[in-house]
Amino acid sequence: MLIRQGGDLTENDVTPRGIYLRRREFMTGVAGAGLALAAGPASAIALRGEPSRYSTDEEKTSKDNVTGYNNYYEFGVDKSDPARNAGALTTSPWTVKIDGECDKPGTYDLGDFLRGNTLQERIYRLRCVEGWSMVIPWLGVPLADLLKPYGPTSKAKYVAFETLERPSEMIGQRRSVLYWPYREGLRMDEAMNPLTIMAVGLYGETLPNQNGAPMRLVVPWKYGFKSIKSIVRISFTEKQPPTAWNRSAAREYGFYSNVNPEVDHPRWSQATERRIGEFRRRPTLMFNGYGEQVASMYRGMDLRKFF
Ligand SMILES: Nc1nc2c(c(=O)[nH]1)N[C@H]1C(S)=C(S)[C@@H](COP(=O)(O)O)O[C@H]1N2
Ligand SMILES: [Mo]
Repeated sequence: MLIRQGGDLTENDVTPRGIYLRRREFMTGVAGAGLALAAGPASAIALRGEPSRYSTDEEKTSKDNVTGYNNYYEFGVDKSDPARNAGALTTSPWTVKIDGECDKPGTYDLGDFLRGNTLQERIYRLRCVEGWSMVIPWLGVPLADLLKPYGPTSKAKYVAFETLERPSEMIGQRRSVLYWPYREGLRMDEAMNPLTIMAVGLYGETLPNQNGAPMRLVVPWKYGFKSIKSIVRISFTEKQPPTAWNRSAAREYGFYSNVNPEVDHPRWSQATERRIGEFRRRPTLMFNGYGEQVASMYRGMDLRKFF
């Protein structure tokens, strides 16, 4: 997306909702649609992304379910907690630290980080490790396009991600339900796979806070917990990085966490899932149905061992 600095934008360009835009907020150039990161909860701004050939044409999960039934332990452990509590998070200004094995480490403003990329709409299935799934129309940019300009070196074998740690606004972080900050990681080829996106919106608007504003990963062939929210740090590493769920229960949550109906969670089967909004369970698909795009990355690997 082409991102312009805030000066050439007036409130009239973006309100229906009367949002006060700060100077440092950014816009996309996609068909004139504006993307702004405004403080406060009622800050969703209309966005548009180019359609993508990677999108599914399955029926989308209702916006109410996408934004009202969430996992985001920084704001509580119940599915309804994030919608209630995440409004407290200040998402502007927002900086992203890029470090580790790369030529251009530094601390970047979110607008600088996204600049020059075209927003796409990606309608993806998301399969939670707990046994439910959704179909969500994301707006985002391929992660590969975001990362390449920072010049990962030949030593960069993995990419590690970190969520914000700010217990003053993230009330769930006042208790040690997980190791904070939430961390996730991908192997370099997984990070660079064209399916992997950094999402900044959904349903044609900026990301609601409960879905990980201002930007969160979406890795649709892996269990949902790999899709880390509210990212403030991205590190290129030589070694496989530690991840929050693996640290808390290594037997239950592996590093790869590819959706796999044949490898059960120690406490429940992964063979079927319930699409939120539906009653009957449906079979879970290998790699969440994205095998054509991703299976080759795991050729020769024992997916029971590397679960
Ligand atoms: N920082 C952070 N990211 C997170 C989580 C979390 O608790 N904290 N939960 C994960 C889990 S378990 C799922 S299923 C997805 C849910 O994303 P959604 O609420 O946007 O559907 O977010 C993932 N990302
Ligand atoms: Mo999940």
